[in-house]
Amino acid sequence: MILHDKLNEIVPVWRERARKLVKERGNVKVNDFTIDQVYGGMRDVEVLVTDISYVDPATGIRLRGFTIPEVLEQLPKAKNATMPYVGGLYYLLLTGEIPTTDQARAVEAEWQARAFVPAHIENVLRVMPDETHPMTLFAQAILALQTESHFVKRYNAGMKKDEYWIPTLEDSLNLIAKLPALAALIYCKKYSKCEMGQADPNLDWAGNFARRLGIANREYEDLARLYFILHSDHESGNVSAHTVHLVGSALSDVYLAFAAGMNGLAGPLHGLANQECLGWLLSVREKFNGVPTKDRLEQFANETLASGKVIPGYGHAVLRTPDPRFVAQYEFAKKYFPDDELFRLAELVYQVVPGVLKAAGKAKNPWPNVDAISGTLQYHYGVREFDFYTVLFGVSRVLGVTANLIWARALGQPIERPKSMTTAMLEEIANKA
Ligand code: CMX
Repeated sequence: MILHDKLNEIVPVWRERARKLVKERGNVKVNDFTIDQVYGGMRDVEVLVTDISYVDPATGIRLRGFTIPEVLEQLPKAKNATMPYVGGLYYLLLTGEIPTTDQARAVEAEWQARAFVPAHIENVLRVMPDETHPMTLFAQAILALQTESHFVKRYNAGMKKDEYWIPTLEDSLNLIAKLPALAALIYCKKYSKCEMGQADPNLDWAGNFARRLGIANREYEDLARLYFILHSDHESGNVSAHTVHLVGSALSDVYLAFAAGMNGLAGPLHGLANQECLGWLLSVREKFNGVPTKDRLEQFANETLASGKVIPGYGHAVLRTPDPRFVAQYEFAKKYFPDDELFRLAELVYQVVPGVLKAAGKAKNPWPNVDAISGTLQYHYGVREFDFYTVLFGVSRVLGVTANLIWARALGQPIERPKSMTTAMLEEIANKA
């Protein structure tokens, strides 16, 4: 199998590289932490390692060194598609190389062959109350798939440590393959909107997701590809990626680790911000019965801040610039539906809110993040149940976090166990300083 063979070739090289670094340079001092950092969510503390992606505060995410525009331009695309195969992105995340069209298609074929969702998943979802949030259903369904874990079976049979990455790859491919169908199952059941559509063997993973939602529209298929590529990874310190890494470091299998990460993604300061953001935009539209003037929007934004709420979709813990993932989606909307009312409102918010946040003087980054616009695009194509948006984020995030988990196992990374201090100890240090 293509990914197995490729990884089998490069894993030993990377193992040696990591071993050499730790053995020969392991005592080099990397960081002096401040009490502020210890107490303040470990901001800017560089203690995680990943080669899958890197967030440059000034320019944004690079996936295996490639900027978002480079990824969108260089990854292979299907005929009639304007956005790349997501299978090609996964090949890039896992191997560090831009795949050929055949290699991207081979990954897509792997996913297609593994897409079947076992019957018990539907039963698990059916017993949940109607008001259950889609992210809760999503995490439950992922956990219910854990019965399929190859890693658990191999581990219980006494697998060698060097081989851990192999069933982790198997589990990852199976989970990724099933996630679009699983998300569509939740969508169709929760909102009674659609009958689960059958997959089209001629369509790719992302295109088939659109089909399963019942949206037979080429533009939406391209948006699905774009969305899944953009949200796939954002280095390792964000809550969902870090959670998957942490739980996975205990050798919990991919299903357990990913479900845990999805519970973090469901938080309003992280993935749920896309739902909150669209809710905020709709509340503006409702209040002003359309797109307001700049002045009135500025006043409304200030009222939001004064009420102690954040303006969702703006600010970031690392970025200090408009998020290139925002920019890519903004350009998509500008190209396909520049006159859409909600898009015009999102544009106006982009003009007004950075100034409001700068004037308020608290947020370190006044610029839009990925969530500021993603809901606007979904809304345009008819996916208007905005509590579903974080599920879309999750379907995409599986790509980055599983790539990381496979590599963590390939390099034999240990269980994560940082050390705590007491406040009294910190005070003592502060007093002596
Ligand atoms: N609206 C209002 N206040 C904001 C703000 C915003 N959009 N962004 C930051 N601030 C405030 C913070 O709440 C903080 O206030 P306190 O000192 O009173 O706690 C202050 O500015 C400093 O925060 P920061 O250092 O700039 O940002 P953090 O690293 O603490 O938080 C984030 C980052 C994203 C949680 C924050 O900007 C925020 O809450 N944004 C809105 C929610 C959002 O869009 N989240 C999605 C992020 C992308 C993702 O992870 O998926």
